[in-house]
Amino acid sequence: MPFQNLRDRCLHTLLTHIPEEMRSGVQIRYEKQASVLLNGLQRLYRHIFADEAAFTHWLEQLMQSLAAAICARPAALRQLDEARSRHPDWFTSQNMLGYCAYADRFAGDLQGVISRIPHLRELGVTYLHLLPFLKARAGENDGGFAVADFDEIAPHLGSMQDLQELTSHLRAAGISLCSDFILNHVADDHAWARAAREGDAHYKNYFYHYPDRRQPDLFEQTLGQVFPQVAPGNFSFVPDLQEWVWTTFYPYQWDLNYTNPAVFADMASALLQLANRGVEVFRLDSTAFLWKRPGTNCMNQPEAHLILQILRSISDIAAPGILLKAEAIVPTAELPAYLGSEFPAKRECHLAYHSSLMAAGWLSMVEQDTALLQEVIRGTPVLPPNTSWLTYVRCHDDIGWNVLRPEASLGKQDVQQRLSAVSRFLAGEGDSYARGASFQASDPDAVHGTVGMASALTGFASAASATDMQMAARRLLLLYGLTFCFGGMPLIYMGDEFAQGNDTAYQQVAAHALDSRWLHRPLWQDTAISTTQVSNQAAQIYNSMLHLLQLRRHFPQLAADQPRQLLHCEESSVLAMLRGSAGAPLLFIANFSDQAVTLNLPELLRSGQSPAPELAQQCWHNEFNQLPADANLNIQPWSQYWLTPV
Ligand code: OTU
Repeated sequence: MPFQNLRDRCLHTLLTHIPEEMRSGVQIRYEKQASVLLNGLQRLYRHIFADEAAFTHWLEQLMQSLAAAICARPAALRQLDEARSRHPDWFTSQNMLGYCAYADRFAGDLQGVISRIPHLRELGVTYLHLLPFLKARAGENDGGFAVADFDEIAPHLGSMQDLQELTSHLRAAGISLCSDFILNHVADDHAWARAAREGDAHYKNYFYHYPDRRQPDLFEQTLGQVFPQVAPGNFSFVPDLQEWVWTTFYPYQWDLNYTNPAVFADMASALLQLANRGVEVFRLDSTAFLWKRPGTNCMNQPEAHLILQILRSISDIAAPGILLKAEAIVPTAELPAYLGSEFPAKRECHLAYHSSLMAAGWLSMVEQDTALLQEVIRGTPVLPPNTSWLTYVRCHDDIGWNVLRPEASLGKQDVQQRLSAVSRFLAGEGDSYARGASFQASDPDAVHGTVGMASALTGFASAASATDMQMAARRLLLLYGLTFCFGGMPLIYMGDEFAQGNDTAYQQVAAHALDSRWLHRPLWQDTAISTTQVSNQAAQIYNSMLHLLQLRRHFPQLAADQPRQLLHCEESSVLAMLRGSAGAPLLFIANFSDQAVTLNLPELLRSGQSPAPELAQQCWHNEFNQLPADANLNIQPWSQYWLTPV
């Protein structure tokens, strides 16, 4: 069938299933997305069907389910769709701020989260990522990342009604709810997996299953391992099936088979259904793993990108106000593709975690040298319009060092040794101030990830004096300062605003004991803000954090779409970065070392490309001081400056 006919036929199906008053809007959106949507689906799935008629029939069913989602979209969300379509860059402003927490650790349950809204507002949060809150597998469930039902809330957190109530409260407070959408796998007790185990051929095809080890062995020659110590290998033998099932993560998380069009269709409608519940941002978990190809590490495959592009076109048609966020923990060079490209125009996710920047920030702190961080920044290209990075210091996972291998290999040191040294330092070896721990690695020589709360890693836990405490505080704020100034949406990890420490209680919880990431998933403690005593360390951090956040909102130069330029500094412990337009930039200077550094400001500016040299003749100021045009800046250990020309 000629493409035009296919396109018209799908449009016809879509429009006949929605009320008349919606048709023109939907048609406009469809026309914009049709070629990505249909060409993409054709490329992925046409060959699966016996003939073209069967494929077209499948497409029509997909259009019907799209139409059903469009009809079910509540009026308030449709209004949001419209408002955001008028300002598609709404999430790139310097006013955007994320916060990330487990609903139960933060507030007991979903209702409890409503009572925390004042705290979020005080920080200026506009986006709340609640870690998985859907019904998860009974027993061990990877902190909810083993989903048993996409349309049910975990009973201990509340009900769908509670979710809808929460999202409307958040919306009223100007906060978008972000939910994980775990699209790579489901729990082994999800209805699809249960049906498969009972021998249902249709559902067996939702997964990758092999009668013997031949295929798995072949694949494993080139596959990595995510949890090598507690979940070695990528395949699990399932006694009910007497077969090997692909399980990239834990054995109870079965990878979905996206070569099967039914999987794609069901997942797309699960996503739209959640969007209609009021979820505004989807954190697409483990996106890198969606497509398997023999002879590769089965990450970042072109088809994985195609799946994301098609999902984007679907959400742009049915729920254009929502955002897709890629969680792909991959090397710097692989990251930008998840945000699509401008030439040729290819839209994918709106947001992506900048995991290299995060890891590089920590590495610079440990090495007291910013060379690698600068390399990562240089390797971060200008993004397509209306996309943004998610910048962060900590999240619920370990800090994975492997993403930095390409940059780490540019130095003189051996990569393995270099990254291991960082990981050991953060685990507290030698005379380190850090009090984190090592996460699993695939063999004794491999590099371990790092777990622990930011405060433990920056030295709060080991501080023996007021000076130690002060240095720890500066390190924590320095790393956060980088995420605030880099350009993207910064994310505060729950508890960091009070420098909350590690939580070793997980060792006593059977379902958590084997996974040391629980070390940095504490219960929220708000005692810190209830005190006004300035001597209270937590209150001090909180106030400093509020101050930086307030400053950030003040500077449009820090918006995600503003240019970024590194300046050359003789002292490699210093990072100097210009942000914003040529006429009125903001200069971020950060000293990643325990030694004070003196810098000549004009010299630093002359090291940049145009227009930095012209700026050398100018006076600069921060919120406290005005600096003369020939200023020498004295930057205290672990300190930062945010300067703008007078
Ligand atoms: C993601 O993680 C989640 O963030 C983890 O919490 C889950 O355990 C995992 O998926 C499975 O759902 O590789 O890009 O600590 O960094 O597993 C996906 C290891 C991932 C995580 C890693 C990560």
